[in-house]
Amino acid sequence: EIIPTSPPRSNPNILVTGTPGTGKTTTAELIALATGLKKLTVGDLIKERNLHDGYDAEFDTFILNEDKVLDEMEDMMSDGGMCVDFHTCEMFPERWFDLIVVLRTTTENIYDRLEKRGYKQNKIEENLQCEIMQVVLEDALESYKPEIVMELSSNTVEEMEANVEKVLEFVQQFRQAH
Ligand code: DAT
Repeated sequence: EIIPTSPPRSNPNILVTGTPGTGKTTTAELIALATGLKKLTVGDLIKERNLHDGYDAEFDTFILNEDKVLDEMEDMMSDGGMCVDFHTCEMFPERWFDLIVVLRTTTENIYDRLEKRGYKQNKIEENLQCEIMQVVLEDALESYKPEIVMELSSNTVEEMEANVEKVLEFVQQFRQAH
């Protein structure tokens, strides 16, 4: 594959990742509002544009078609300025992102938030294990340079606001430097 070199972007691309229920979508929305970056919730894109290979009834989830998702996103990512949220991070090309935010929360919060969302017990259990085992954090550290990975606690609204503030500072510094 030949990857054309693109001009350096003046706005960063940010990925907000973490176990379902850690607060990705809410935080990404607030980051977009605070920074003017464009929010892209990959789960919604997959549903809206049918970027999946059908439905898994057992886990009540769509079967991801990575190639379709990456093809669909490539043009959106090329100019920078995107705040993306998705529950995994290792499928994206490293070159897309300037900052990887990994949200963390307690298992109690995961349980409460996902139960409120109406998730089945097996899906809640899978996600509790994912958070306990730090799966997303370890994937992020394996897939990206550790210095661009920012692990943030997202237990309360106050923490969420502080997280948005930290990301805003990053975006401002990035804009000054580029
Ligand atoms: P995700 O996109 O990671 O699945 P979400 O943004 O949909 O998570 O949040 C799930 C629910 O939890 C939603 O009702 C908002 C709430 N929530 C998320 N982060 C929170 C936080 N830091 N403090 C309090 N509530 C939070």
